[in-house]
Amino acid sequence: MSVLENIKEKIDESKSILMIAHENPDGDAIASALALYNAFQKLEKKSAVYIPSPDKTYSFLAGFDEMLIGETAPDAKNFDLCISLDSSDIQRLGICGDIFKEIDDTICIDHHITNQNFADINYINAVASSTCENLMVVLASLGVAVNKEIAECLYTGILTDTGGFRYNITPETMEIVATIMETGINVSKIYRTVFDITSFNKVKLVGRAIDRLELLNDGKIAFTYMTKQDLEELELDENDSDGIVNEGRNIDSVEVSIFAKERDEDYYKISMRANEYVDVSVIASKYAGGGHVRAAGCELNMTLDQIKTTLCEEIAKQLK
Ligand SMILES: [Mn+2]
Repeated sequence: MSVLENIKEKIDESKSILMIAHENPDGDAIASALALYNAFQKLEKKSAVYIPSPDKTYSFLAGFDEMLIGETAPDAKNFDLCISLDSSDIQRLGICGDIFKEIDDTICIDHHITNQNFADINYINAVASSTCENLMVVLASLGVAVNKEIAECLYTGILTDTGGFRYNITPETMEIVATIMETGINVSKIYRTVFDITSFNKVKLVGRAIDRLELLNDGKIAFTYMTKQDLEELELDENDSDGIVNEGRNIDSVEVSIFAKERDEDYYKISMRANEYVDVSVIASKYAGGGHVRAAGCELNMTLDQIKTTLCEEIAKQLK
């Protein structure tokens, strides 16, 4: 049996399915979980999505308000199948990792090249732009026709993971997008909601990061950071810093942009973005992180100066 047939069989047999995604879930993580939720509604199959702290940017997606949220995970006994979306490994599931281990049957649907095949059945296609792109194939094999609710989810996941169709796209991606658009969804409105609409305090946070921006290694590396204090003062959370790493990346001389987010004293979550040739996933993997060739991240227990030195040394090995 093929992986897709295995997935269909497990889903057909299941009485109650739980969808989860990686911690600090991005658009693809939330939208892929909700796309499946909406598909299961169509199939009249009992399911739920558990996302501890979802980003409200995506509250326009159908099913968002029905999601189980909060730090307390739902009771594993209520589910016989758990589907992990957009997560490369169990650690990346954060607190959702515990419930994943407790549920009998597990499926993983993902597009990270660093995926560890940690579920009973794993559908991983790293050529795909996003988990949502992979879901098109899964939904077709489940016999689910894409309706407007599902289409909005899939479009959102593909849109966010490609940075607005700027990277990770293949002709296949655009064919899938064309099919999704046939449902008549308002793509301009989704784009504006996801990328453009912001708040005064978020703009202020971007300003602080730009203020601290410095160029290293002959201007080929851009480095900046934010502190926990920034988030407290501006009443924001870590999700609100999404995209700031691109400020450094957009500078003409830069190949790699680094953005360090303080989680604790001398403990930072690192985002790295490359423009043309540096493979940042290799560097992230070295520090127990992961991601994609031009977009990866990890966590470092170091001071800001140590982070700069360490990462610049690693990146320099690849710089032309
Ligand atoms: Mn993704």
